[in-house]
Amino acid sequence: MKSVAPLRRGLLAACVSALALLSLTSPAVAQSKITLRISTPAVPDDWHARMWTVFKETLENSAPNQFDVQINLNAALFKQGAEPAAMARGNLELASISAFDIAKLVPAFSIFTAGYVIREPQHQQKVFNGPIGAELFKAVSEQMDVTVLSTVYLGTRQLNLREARKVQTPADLRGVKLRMPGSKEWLFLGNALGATATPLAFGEVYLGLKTGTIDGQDNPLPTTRAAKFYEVTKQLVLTQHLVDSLFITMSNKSWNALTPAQKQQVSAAAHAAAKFNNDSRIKEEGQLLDFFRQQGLQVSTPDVDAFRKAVQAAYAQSEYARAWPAGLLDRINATR
Ligand code: KDO
Repeated sequence: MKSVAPLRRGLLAACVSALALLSLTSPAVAQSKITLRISTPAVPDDWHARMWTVFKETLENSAPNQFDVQINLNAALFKQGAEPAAMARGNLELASISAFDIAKLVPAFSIFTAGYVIREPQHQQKVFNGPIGAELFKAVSEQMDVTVLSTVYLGTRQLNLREARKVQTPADLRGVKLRMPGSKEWLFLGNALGATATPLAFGEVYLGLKTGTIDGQDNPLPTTRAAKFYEVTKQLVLTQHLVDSLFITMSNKSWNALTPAQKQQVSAAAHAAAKFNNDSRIKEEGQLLDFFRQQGLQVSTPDVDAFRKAVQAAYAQSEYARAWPAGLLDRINATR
């Protein structure tokens, strides 16, 4: 009997360590972390995909073991444009949504879907980080049940064509099947540029260009690089028609469940992510034209004023402009 006691003690010790190990890995403990599911159509090598890793790492540093951040790229969790509804239903915690997504529910926001309104990235940050942003983000929270945490510079959208052609003015795009994301707000922009706008999800653009079901697409240069559209196109036309934004948003249900300290940490992580994206993207936009030329693409500069005039006139007469609060356009223009 004497020899059994140490054996029991040994067994007990083994059980205790096994339990300790289990408790570290068991679902019960994992569940005590707050799950933050993120969904984006972005491809892994694009800055607004990589920014989510910055978000995750920043949050894990500032709030260790409190959050389980799950990043889903390539529209693997929700299809492009479905994120706001998923957040409102409580199926998704975070996303980077576009002005076009917001305009569907907050019509005043369509002012940011209009070409040639925001002048450049610094103008964008001033508008959204100042009183205009504060007023509109309040409406977004009330009407969409999501909180905007930070404004992301998606880049300046340029035309990218499958076959090279002379493009000086919108008239030169007549009949060109220009792929746009699938909502009427996006299609309006494509048609305002003079092309025939054709809806297609981002994930199908490469094949569409390769097979010729579309004649072109528009995206910021870093996205045209990251999604490899340059492999299946021959020309870039620097129309600079939209200084595009994304908004890092969180569902109000998840946001309101956070403690004040956690709100601060999540918000700081969103700002760090946006800053990483914005700095990297602005730098890359300044360097990419050489890369595209090396890939054999023709880079042409059209009559940007002619595009600006045509696009602004199309919006001024549109149903969208009727939803813009009086004086908002002037206030945006006056923001320096
Ligand atoms: C696109 O489909 O062209 C677009 O650039 C639209 C943006 O609003 C955004 O959804 C983006 O795609 C995706 O994040 C993929 O880069």
